[in-house]
Amino acid sequence: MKQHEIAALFAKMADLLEFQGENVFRIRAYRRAAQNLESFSGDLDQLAAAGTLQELSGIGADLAAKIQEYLTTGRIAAIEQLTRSMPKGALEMMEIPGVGPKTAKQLSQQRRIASVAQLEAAARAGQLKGLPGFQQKKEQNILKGIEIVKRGQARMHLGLAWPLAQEIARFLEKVPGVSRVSPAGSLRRMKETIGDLDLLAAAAKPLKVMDALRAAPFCARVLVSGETKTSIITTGGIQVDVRVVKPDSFGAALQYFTGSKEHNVRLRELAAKQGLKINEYGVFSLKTGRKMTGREEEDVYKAVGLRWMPPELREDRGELDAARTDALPQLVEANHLRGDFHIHTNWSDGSDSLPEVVRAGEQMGYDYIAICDHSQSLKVAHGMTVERLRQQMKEIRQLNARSRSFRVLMGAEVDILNEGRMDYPDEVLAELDFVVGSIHSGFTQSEAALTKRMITAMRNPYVTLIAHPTGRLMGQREPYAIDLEAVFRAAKETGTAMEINAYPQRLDLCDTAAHRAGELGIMLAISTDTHGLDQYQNITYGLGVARRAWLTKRQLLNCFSLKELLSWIGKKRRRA
Ligand code: DGT
Ligand code: CA
Ligand code: CA
Ligand code: ZN
Repeated sequence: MKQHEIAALFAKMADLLEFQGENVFRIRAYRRAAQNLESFSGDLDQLAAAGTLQELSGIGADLAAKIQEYLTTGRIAAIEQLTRSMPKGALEMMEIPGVGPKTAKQLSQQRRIASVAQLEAAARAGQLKGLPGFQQKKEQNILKGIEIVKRGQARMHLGLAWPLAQEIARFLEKVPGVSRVSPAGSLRRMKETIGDLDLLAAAAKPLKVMDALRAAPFCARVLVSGETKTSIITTGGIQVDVRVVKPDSFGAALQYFTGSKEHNVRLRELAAKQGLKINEYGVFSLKTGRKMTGREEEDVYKAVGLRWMPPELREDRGELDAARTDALPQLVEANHLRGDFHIHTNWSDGSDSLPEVVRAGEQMGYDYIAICDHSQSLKVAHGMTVERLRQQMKEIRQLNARSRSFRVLMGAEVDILNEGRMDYPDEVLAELDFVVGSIHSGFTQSEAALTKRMITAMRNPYVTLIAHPTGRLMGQREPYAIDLEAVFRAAKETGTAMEINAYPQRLDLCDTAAHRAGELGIMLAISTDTHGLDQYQNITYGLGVARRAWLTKRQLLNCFSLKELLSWIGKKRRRA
C-alpha cells in the first residue's frame, strides 16, 4: 500500500521540477512512474528485498533508489529539499484547480504573489491580464478554483458529516481484526458544524486497518498514513482522520479524540491535582508511571472521581463541576421522543401526500405527529387558503378515524405577518390542534420591530410553538436581528414553546440559545420541518442540539404523551 504514498510524492516531484523549469523528460518520467505505481498491486517491500524494483515499468535506477529510500526512511530527501527551495505561497497556489506549476511560477516570479489571498485580490482587480498567455477567462477560472479550495476548507454541517461517518464506521467494522469502532471529535459531540471527521478503531494490528482504508472506495487521496493515524480526503472532498489503537487503550483514546480540546485540558488539570496523568493511551500514575486503566472511557473518568458524561456535554461549559457534584442532567434520549411537529405534505411545499407522510410518521414509532403546512400568504410555498386548510382537516379526521394508536394533529405553519398579526383569523386557528408561528418575510426589519412582531404573535392564545426562532440558514443567511432574551421572557409568560428546528442547515434554536431557554424554564420542542419522507431522520440532529443544550425529557413538548401534550396546549388557550 506504500505505493500510493510514493506515487503522491512522485507526482509532487514532477510539479516541483516543472516549476523549476527542469528537463521535460525528467518531469515526464516522474509522472509516468507515479501512474504506474498507482496501479501496482504487488508488494513493494518484497521487490525491494529481492533487489528487483527496476523491473517495475517506468522505474530506472534513480527512481528505484528513491523508492528504496522511502521504504527504509519514510521520506525522500530530494523532494524535501526541492520543497524548501520553493518561493513563498507557490505550493499553496499549485493546489488551486486551474493553477499548475507554470502558472504558479509566472505568478510568483513575475508578479511577486506570495499567498492565495494576494492571488485572489490580484485576480479580482483584473491585474493578471498582462501575463503572457493570460486571458480574462483564466482570471475567472482562478477565482473559481480559489472558491473550490475555500469550500473544501469550510466546516460542513452535520447533515453531510453524519451519514458519511456512519458509512466509514460500517466499513471499518468489517475490516478483519477490528474489534471496536466509534466516531470521535466534534461529530461525536454533535456539534452543528464539523471541521474534519474523526473516527477511532481498536485492532491488534493497526497497519492492516490503514491498508484497508487507503484502498477504500471512498478514499480519493491519502494525506498521511502511519502506525496510529491515517488522514484521507474522500471522493466527496471531505477530510477524515482515522486513528487505530490497541484494544486496551480504546477508552483513553476515545476520551482524548472526542474532545473538546477545552474539556480535555480541564480534565487533565483535574487529574494532575490527583497525581495522575491522562493521555490517549491511558491513565498513569505521575509518581510511578504505571498505567492504571484505559480500556473503557468510563474508567478514565472514574479514575479522577467523576461519572462518565455524554459527549454532547464536553464543551467546558460547567460539565466537570456538575459531574463532581452529581448534578449532571439526565439528557433526553431518542426513545423519549413520542412525536414530531412541523411536518409538511404536498398540500403546500412538501413532496409527499398526506397518507404517505402519516404512514412514515407512524413508522418512526411515534404516538403522534402534527401536520403543519404553510398558510395562505406564503405563495412561494403554495400556502393553503382557509378553504383548503379545512379540506385538509377533513382528510386528517378521516385518517384518525382509522387508527386508535396513532394520532395526527391538525396543524398549520402560520406566517407571522408584519406587526405580529397571524396569517389566519383566530376562529380558524381555534379549529386547529397545533399552531406553529413562523417569520418568513421582512427579515430586514429592525431588532425592535422583529422582536415586537414575534412577541405579539406569542400573545395569541392559539400559537403553540415558534418555529426556527432566529431564521438562520447556515452558509446562506445570517440570523435576523431579534432580542432572544425578550422573546424567551414572553414565551415563559404566555406559555408558548420554542422550536429546535432539526433541519441541518437551520438547527435553530442553536445549542447555547436552547440551553438559555431551558434555564429560564421554557418549554421546547424538537421538530424536523420535514418536506420529504427521509427528512424525518433529521430528528437525530435536533436531538443532538437538545442534548448539547443540557435538556431533559421534561423540557421537551414532544416527550409528552398525547394526553399531556393536549393538556399543555389547552392551558394556554384557556388562560386567554
Ligand atoms: P473540528 O474538527 O474542528 O470540528 O473539531 P474537533 O473537536 O473534532 O477537533 P480535531 O479534529 O482537531 O481534534 C479531535 C479531538 O482531538 C479534539 O476534539 C480533542 C483532541 N485534540 C486535538 N488536538 C488537541 C490538543 O492540542 N490538545 C488536546 N488536549 N486535545 C486535542
Ligand atoms: Ca474533527
Ligand atoms: Ca481531526
Ligand atoms: Zn416549515
